[in-house]
Amino acid sequence: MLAHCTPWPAPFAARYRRLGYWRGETFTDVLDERVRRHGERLAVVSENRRWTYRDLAMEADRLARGFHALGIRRNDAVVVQLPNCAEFLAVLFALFRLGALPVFALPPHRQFEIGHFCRHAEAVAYVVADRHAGFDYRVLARGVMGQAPSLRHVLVLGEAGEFLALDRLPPWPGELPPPPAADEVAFFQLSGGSTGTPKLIPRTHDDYLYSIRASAEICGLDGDSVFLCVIPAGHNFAMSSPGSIGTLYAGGTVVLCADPSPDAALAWIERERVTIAALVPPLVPVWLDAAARLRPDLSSLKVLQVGGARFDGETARRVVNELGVTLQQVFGMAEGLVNYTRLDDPLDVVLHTQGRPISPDDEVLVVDDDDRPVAEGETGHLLTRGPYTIRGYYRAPEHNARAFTPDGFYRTGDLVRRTPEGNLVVEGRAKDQINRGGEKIAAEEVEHQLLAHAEVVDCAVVAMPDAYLGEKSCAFVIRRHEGVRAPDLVRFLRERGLATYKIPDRIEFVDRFPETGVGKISKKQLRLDIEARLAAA
Ligand code: J2J
Repeated sequence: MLAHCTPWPAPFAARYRRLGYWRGETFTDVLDERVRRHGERLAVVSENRRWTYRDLAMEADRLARGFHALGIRRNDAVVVQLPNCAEFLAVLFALFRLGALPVFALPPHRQFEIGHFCRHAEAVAYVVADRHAGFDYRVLARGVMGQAPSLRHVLVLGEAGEFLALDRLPPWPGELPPPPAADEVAFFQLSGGSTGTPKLIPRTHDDYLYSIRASAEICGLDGDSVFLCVIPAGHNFAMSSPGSIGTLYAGGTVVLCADPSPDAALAWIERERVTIAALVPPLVPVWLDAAARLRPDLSSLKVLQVGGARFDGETARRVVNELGVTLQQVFGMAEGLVNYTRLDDPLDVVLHTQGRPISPDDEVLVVDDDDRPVAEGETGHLLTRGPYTIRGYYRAPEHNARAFTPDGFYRTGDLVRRTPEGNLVVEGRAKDQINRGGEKIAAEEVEHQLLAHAEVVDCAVVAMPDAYLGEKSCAFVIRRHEGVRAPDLVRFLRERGLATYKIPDRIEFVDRFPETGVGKISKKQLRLDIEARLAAA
C-alpha cells in the first residue's frame, strides 16, 4: 500500500477477498467493461454534455494521455476542485487509469484548505474550472501556486488564462503505463474532521468498489436508473452511496447538475426522467415547496435519498406524503461505514432511523466513554471496522492513535442507539464538529484561525440551532480590546482563505468561558448559552 497509509491486517484482507467483497477490480476495469457491454448507452449528462459510456471512456483516455504527457505519474496526488459537470467524471477516470491520486476538494474550499491539501499530499497538479458560482478559481490557483512547492500544473476547465486548458493538453502518442492494481490507494476523500487541519482518507479500488457495488444493489439501481447529483460531486455521498460511480457501475445515467436551486433540479428530473436523487436535509423542504409551486412531472422519481446530517421525522413524512416516492435515509462517512434504510423497510423505520450497515462484515460497536459496550438499546459512541472502512488517515500517526482503537475500530465521533431490529438512530455527536446542513466544520480549525488574530485572547466555536440548516456555528471570543468587532474577525478569516461555510455565523464576545469540573472550557455550557440567547431574541 501507499506509504503513510495503514493497510488492513492480512487476515482481514484475506477474509474480505475470500468472501468476495474485494474482487481485484479497478475503476478502469469497470469503465472498460461497461463500454464493451453497452458503449452506446447514455452515461453522463450535464449542462453542455451528453456522453455515452464510449464518449466518457474516450474523454478519460484523452485526458490520461494529456496528464501522462505532463509528467503526472502513479501515486502523484492531484487536487480536483470542479463543479458538478461531466468533465469531473472524465478527469477522475483519467487519473484512476494512471494510478494518480485525486484529492476531492469541495467547491467552497479556498486558499487555506487547498494550500493545505496540496502541501500535505504533495500534489503535483490542481484541476479547477475557470469560474463557478461567481467565483474565479484561477485567482485561487494563483495564490495556491505560491504556497505549495510540489505543485507543477494548474489545469483549467474553460478559459485557462496563464494556465493549461483541459481541452488542450498535449497528446501522448505512445503506450500508457499499465493501470494500477485494485488493492492500491485510488484517491483521497476528505474527512469532516474535528482537528486543526482536515485529514485525508485513502480509499482503495477494492474497498471503494465493494461499497459501491453493494450500495447500487441496496438502492435498486440498474441500467434504467437515472441518478441526479446536485450535491457536490466529489463528496463521498454523491460519489459512492451509490452516487455517480454506483450509477455507472449499474450501467445507468448520471445527471450532474451544477445549479443546486430546486427550480433547476426539478426541471432536470422532468427532462431526464430521473429515478433517484440524493439530498442533504436543508434542501428537502426547499424542494417540497418548489414542487408544490411548480408542479413538475416527477413521475419518474422513485427514490429520494437524504443523508449527511440529522433529518427530522416531520419533513421525512412530508417527502413520502407530498412526493409519493420511497424515502431512503443514509448515514455515512467518507472514512467508510454507510448505513441505509432499505427500500422495503416499514415506514416507521424509514421515518425515524438512519438504517443499517451495507455489509454483514461491517462490525459496529456502541460503547461508553471507556470503550465498554452499552446495554442494548442505550446510546453510546459508534465504533466500526469493516471491508470498506479505513484503518488510518494518510500521514497522521498521532491522530490515528486517537481516532482508531488499538484493534482497528474507527471512532466515528457519533452517538447512536441501535433499535431491536438493528437499525441505527443518530442521537448526537461527541466529536468537536459543527454539522452545518451536511457541511462539516471542525471547531478546532476555526479556533486556530481566530487565535491568529492579534486581538483574540481566546475563543471557542460551538454549534447553535438553526431552523433551516439544523446547525450553524457560533464563536465565543475573549478579545483584548473592545475596539475589535465581529465584522473585523469575519474579514480576517476570509482573508486567511477559510472556506465561507466555516466562517462563524455569529460571534459573541465574552469576558470568560464557563469551565468544566476539570478546568476545561465547557462547550456544553456555551451551546446552552447561545441557545438561550437565541430563544430570548
Ligand atoms: C445524522 N448525521 C449524519 C445522518 C452523516 C453517505 C451519506 C453521508 C455521508 C457523509 C457520506 C448522517 N444523520 N443521516 O459520506 O457516503 C454525519 C455523521 C458522520 C458524518 C460524516 C455518505 N449522515 N452524518 O455525511 O464524511 O456525524 O459523510 O460521522 O461528510 O456526517 O460526514 P461525511
